[in-house]
Amino acid sequence: MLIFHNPVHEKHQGRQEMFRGKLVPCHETAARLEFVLDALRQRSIGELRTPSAADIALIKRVHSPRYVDFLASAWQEWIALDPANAQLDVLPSVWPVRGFRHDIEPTNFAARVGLFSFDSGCPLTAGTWEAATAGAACAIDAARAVSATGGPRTAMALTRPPGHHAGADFFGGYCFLNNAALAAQALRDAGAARVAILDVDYHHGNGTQSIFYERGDVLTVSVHGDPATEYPFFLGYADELGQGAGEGRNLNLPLPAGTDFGTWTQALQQGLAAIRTFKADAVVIALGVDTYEGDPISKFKLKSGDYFEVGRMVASLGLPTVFTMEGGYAVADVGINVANVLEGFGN
Ligand code: OKP
Ligand code: ZN
Repeated sequence: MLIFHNPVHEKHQGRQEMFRGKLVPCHETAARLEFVLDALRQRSIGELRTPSAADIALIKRVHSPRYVDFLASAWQEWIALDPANAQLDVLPSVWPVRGFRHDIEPTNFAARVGLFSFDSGCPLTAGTWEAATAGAACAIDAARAVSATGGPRTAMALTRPPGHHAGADFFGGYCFLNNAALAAQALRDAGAARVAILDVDYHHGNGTQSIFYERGDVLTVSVHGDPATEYPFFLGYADELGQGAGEGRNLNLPLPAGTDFGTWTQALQQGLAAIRTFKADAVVIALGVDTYEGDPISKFKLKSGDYFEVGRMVASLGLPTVFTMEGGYAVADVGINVANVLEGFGN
């Protein structure tokens, strides 16, 4: 298994996020990824690679060009407003909800930050663009590696910031570029006619779902905390089945807070069955390990040992597989849990 790891991930490090009415230190930290790298090195899992330059043209087919251009220049705009802003992160504070226009792009910077985001828990920093594009490159390279004749059947994009909450034209939930969606599109471009994305992060992959909602060529499946009580709240319900050409090509499997591995496994099996029925040619696993019992912001009860079985179940699909790294905030255990998935998966 090839592991494309993001060598500049630490350039994205938010200072504070809005959480339960207060500014608190960001949960999504650079240390998370370092723990995974350490665990993989210690246990000799996978071959580590660094990514090539990001394919911006591909990123602009998955995300809207105006959103990508905004992300690329946001930090420069922010410090141009006031040089003192260099010591602060950009945090959104105003959004165009129902009844507002989405076809215009205000001149005001704060307004545009709101236009292209959906929550105040996702700081944009000096290094966000560089880190996010290098992460996107990891995902694209991983997809191209498993698509190459004679290449490996499995690759991982080991990166942060994560991606699955980022939509075609918005950031949020610690995510800026949707690495899983980029991997899926790269697999399609490389010849896979049908691609499935299986999202096992604790939180619903709203960005991924929305990107492919009207497409028939990419099946999106997500097992997650019930959005009635869990982030991202406004998407991820069982009655969201896809639309138009995408009808029947989205499957949400929400589970109540407190769900243990036995119940979670039943939902995962349902997701795997849907992927088999779809006859996917390749699969992307949006791998969050915030389903862990020790996770500080999530409420499932998986134990470290359970993650071997998660890997085995995913491997049972027998498909070319790309893993993308999503959430997991019990920092010291993130490495063990990710390594357990990959070890259970094999090769
Ligand atoms: C990202 B991933 C918002 C606070 C909620 C968002 C959680 C994002 C999880 N003000 N935080 O799916 O692990
Ligand atoms: Zn999550």
